[in-house]
Amino acid sequence: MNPTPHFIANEFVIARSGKTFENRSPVDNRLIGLVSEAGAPEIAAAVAAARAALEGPWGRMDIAKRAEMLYAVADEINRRFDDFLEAEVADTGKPVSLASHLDIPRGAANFKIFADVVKNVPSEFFSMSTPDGAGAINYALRVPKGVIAVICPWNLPLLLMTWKVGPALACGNAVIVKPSEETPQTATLLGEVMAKVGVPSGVYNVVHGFGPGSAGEFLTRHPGVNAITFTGETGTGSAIMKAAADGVRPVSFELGGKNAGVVFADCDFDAAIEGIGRAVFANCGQVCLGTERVYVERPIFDRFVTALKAKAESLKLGRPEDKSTGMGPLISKEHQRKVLSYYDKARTEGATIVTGGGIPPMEGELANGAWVQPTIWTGLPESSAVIREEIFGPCCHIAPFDTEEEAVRLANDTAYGLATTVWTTHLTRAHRVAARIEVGICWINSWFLRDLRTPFGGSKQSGIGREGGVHSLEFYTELRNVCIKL
Ligand code: NAD
Ligand code: 6OD
Repeated sequence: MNPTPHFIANEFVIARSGKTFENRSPVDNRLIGLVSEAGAPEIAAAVAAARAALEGPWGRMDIAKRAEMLYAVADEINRRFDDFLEAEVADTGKPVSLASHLDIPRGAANFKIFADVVKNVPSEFFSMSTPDGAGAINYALRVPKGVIAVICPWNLPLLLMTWKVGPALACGNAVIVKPSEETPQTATLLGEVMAKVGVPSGVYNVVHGFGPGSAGEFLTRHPGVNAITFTGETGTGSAIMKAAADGVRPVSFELGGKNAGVVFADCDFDAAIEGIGRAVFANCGQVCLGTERVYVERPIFDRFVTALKAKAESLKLGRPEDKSTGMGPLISKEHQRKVLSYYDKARTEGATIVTGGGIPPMEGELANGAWVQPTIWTGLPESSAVIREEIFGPCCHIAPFDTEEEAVRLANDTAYGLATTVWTTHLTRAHRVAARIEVGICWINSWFLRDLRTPFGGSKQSGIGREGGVHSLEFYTELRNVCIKL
């Protein structure tokens, strides 16, 4: 079995050490393949390739040509749509219906949007007077930061990786991607695309491995890396920030969340059930923007719990390629153990289990997979672990509230601040609540509705910085002021 290789300087390579790790399907725990694990020599080679790219034709390429190349990358992803879909679904076990509508199209779109942004962004200009009367002019150039380390999670592998690689390349940087050890394939496949459309050697590199003591740590500690962009757990962000402190390198972080959904009695009830249902169960609950705490205004509380229960119980668990599958497995047996530990905690803490709470009965080989039941609890105090800690599974706790003030207080009572979804038909209240909930993204009467030009990121422990549209330029470029004395 040939291991999944690294992509360095436009070549697929295996680690010199010969070290590999297993890639197993979350659907049935079958061995999909081995993955080559990068050591310090591969990281050094990737950094050297990226630096060489910046000094070569890539560093001299004008914006129009770069943008054209990124359009070609997007077109080639779309041409090889089925290959990307197959790879993503094999690694994650997510339903084909989801990956074909979300992960792969966004993987392509992330290149086009940032090509457009970079082509169209204006620069600053100031004219000033000087004592001799001749004056001076100032203008700001946007220059790439250099070599960017892109460290990615497993929940939306291609989408979240290209969300960072797209703007980084559009701005003229070179990247070294470290995909999650759970999902190595689509980042590797993207190497084929880059080479095919003529992206110069060393501009896009991929190294596989784990975090501490492996590729992730070697990469973030390498002094040849100029900036680090990371999506993943808050605790990992903290470790990466320590590594970035050496050399005082900038970081952009999209981290964990414990997002609240707030449902007012005046909502469009069916739309709220549909929206909160997606926010809780989509991608088996493994979406950073997902909702694990739902607060519902008391007059509709019982009806809401009954309807969301019915929604959860209507989800069919099954093979990704089965069109009727509504929910896939968790990413791994390890993550299954973590989510089940919270299912146990909820029970011990005295929750009312509205539905789910365990492992579903799965037939044949599927019984070996990382399945959990979609789960709803009520009746827990706000201090309980399942309300305070990010679980990252298909589950939520639902609690009633009586006033708008109380709803806002409950939503904000968390160390995180990524996203919220609010359901109301009261226009003024919608604006009022949106302004008061401490998050980076507040959806009103929707969830995960994305305009890629808007700022995306988290408040509090959910992140540092904003990406999206022109905001990505803040991280992936530096402004250089040029002052000309006339
Ligand atoms: P994780 O933090 O465990 O791993 C993410 C990546 O970091 C992986 O590639 C991993 O190998 C690497 N890594 C781990 N330790 C490292 C270290 N010390 N140095 C360098 N690299 C290291 O996260 P995960 O389990 O892959 O993803 C789930 C988490 O990601 C959840 O907390 C979720 O909320 C968060 N997430 C956030 C967003 C967002 O936009 N805010 C999006 C998706 C996921
Ligand atoms: O839509 C995006 O751009 C984005 N970064 C989504 C993140 C989802 C988290 O799981």
